[in-house]
Amino acid sequence: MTRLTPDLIEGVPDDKIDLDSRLLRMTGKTVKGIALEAAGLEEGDIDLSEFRVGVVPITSGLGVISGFSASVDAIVRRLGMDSHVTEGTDVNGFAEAVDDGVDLIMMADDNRFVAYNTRTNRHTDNSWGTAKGYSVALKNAAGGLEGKEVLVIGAGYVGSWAVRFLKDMGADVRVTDIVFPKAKALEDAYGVKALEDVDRALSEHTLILNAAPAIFSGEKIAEGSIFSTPGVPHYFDEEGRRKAKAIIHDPLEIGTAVMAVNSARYSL
Ligand code: PYL
Repeated sequence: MTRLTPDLIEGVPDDKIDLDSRLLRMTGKTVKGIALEAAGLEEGDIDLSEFRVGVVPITSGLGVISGFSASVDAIVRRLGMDSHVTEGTDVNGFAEAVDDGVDLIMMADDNRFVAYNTRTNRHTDNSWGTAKGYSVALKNAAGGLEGKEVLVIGAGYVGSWAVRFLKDMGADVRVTDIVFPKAKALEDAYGVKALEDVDRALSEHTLILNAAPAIFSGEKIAEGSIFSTPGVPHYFDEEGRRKAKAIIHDPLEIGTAVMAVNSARYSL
């Protein structure tokens, strides 16, 4: 998982990219709509305003990322939840949130980002949330995935979850990774097709979930491709942007929204 940097998320607290408008154009859904679908919920199944959230800054390892807690706080507020960043960090912040009686605690170290439901003692991981959210976004952008070939690029945490979710959505899932054995392991585990030549796979597919920290030159992209691409760094050259029918990306919001709604669902 690539570590975010302050510049990548500086626009998140104020929603500078107006993500809902972009997603509505490409998928017909807002962030909240995608998060509800990813959590298996319909609008009306849950009242997110009833949920109080504590976001706890974590200083371990490489330390806090400037703007990260503020971004997570803003994302869950946009869902309608009652959220705040704790005064304390780490264990102090966790204890503060528990004493404050919050329903969800959200916190991330260098390796994991979780939404913990204090009522049910269950959590949702950001890799799960990102994979589910971007799979749902791709499905909506493509008008369904039943029987359609979908390429997953990257066999890491997010890609491995995405392979399972997309297969459950009825897609004919192919997976590729620059370390081919990682892709082959998913073929062996989930009965999807591992493809060794990444560039050729990219040029031969138009439904793509990119879960790799990779940048692809437009000349390799098939005309009319739909990219659902949480990977950072994120960049498409002019030819890639012209050839792609849709490029669904944000640095943090969809994954965070899905994990928050999915962990809130545990309380139903
Ligand atoms: C959760 C993000 C999504 C992509 N990469 C992941 C990342 O950057 N993880 C590190 C998060 C560190 C947060 C820091 C803080 O500010 O609390 N410990």
